[in-house]
Amino acid sequence: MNRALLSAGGVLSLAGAAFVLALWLSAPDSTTQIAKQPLTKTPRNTTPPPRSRDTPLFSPTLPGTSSAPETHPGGMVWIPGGEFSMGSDDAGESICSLPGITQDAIPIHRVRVDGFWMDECEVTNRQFAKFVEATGYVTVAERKPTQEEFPTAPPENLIAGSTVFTPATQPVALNNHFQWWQYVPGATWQHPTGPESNIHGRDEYPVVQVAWEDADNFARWAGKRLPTEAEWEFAARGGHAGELYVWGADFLPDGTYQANTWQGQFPMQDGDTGLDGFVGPAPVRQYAPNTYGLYDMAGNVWEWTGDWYRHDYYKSLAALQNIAINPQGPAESYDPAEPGERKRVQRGGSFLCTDQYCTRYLVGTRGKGEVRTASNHLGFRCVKPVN
Ligand SMILES: [Ca+2]
Repeated sequence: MNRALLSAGGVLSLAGAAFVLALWLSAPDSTTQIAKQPLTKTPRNTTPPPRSRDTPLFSPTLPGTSSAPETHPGGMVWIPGGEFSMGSDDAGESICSLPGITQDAIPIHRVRVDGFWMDECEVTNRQFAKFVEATGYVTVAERKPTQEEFPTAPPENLIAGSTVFTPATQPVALNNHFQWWQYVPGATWQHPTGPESNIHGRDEYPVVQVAWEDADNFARWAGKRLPTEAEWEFAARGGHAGELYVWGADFLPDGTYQANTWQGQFPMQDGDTGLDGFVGPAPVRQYAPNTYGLYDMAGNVWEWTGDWYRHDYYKSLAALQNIAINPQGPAESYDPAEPGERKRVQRGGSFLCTDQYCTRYLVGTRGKGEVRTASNHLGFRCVKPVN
């Protein structure tokens, strides 16, 4: 972990949360509170432009012809695979008040994926508890950080925990996400926001505070795997081409919320008005599924994918001038904003996403995260290939 990376700035996701951990572990007074910056005026866009499905950047999706296998895994839906246009463009860029939202999601390029089964919902606390009960698995957030991993940290700071969203008490500039993330000792999947919290009565909420290897281990135990980024986006688009959202072109069709995001001033304490029905995470299946029957492919919690993250991966695929067939992601990770971190792709956005910031509920946009960094708005779902 490289502390100098804090000055990189402009990172629009939780990608640098690992730094919060490193900072806390190194802090002599064991405090993680990062000085709040004064509010600076943030340019604000108004109504996003409507997108037509026949925009020339996107070609129609060509669904695969393979039919679903006869054996139907419970809780999963069949995604037929096929050929589609992947990525995002200026229409998405125009929605977020902070520029750069689509820089790593261009150019739009053609991709083909085989058919597969996909969890219809994000993995829930109930499902993750069965995994832990069966295997005795201990998540990354529950393990004490080692001196080898953080050689400069005082031994007394090596305490297990994870990153937690901590709303601001006064308006802050939105160019430094470390202002609203804290490392909280004792934060785990069973205590998502710290030792005082719990998941009692939350069996059907998505599990959070899972690092990439936690999600990967769950998937292997379940006889599944994490989706590739291409599989994830193909599934999220539901057979439609070039839509801004999982559900279509308009954020609020008929005035109805389609996903659990943030309404109101971000990231203020009591700033989320919860007009979509939820402040914080929601149980799964609270909003209409997409065409393929998948719930919460936008908002609620971020989802890990199996791919390493590179900011220029789409450019490298497009340069080949062929359809990318079952792309598996780059061979290794590279994020110029934090070149020392190893990151995997995350997708879908979370209950913290808003058009003031993040906006990653846009179906073609990408997220990323350091592989051992969990948080209380990050979960996952699995896929199951036919063979
Ligand atoms: Ca909400």
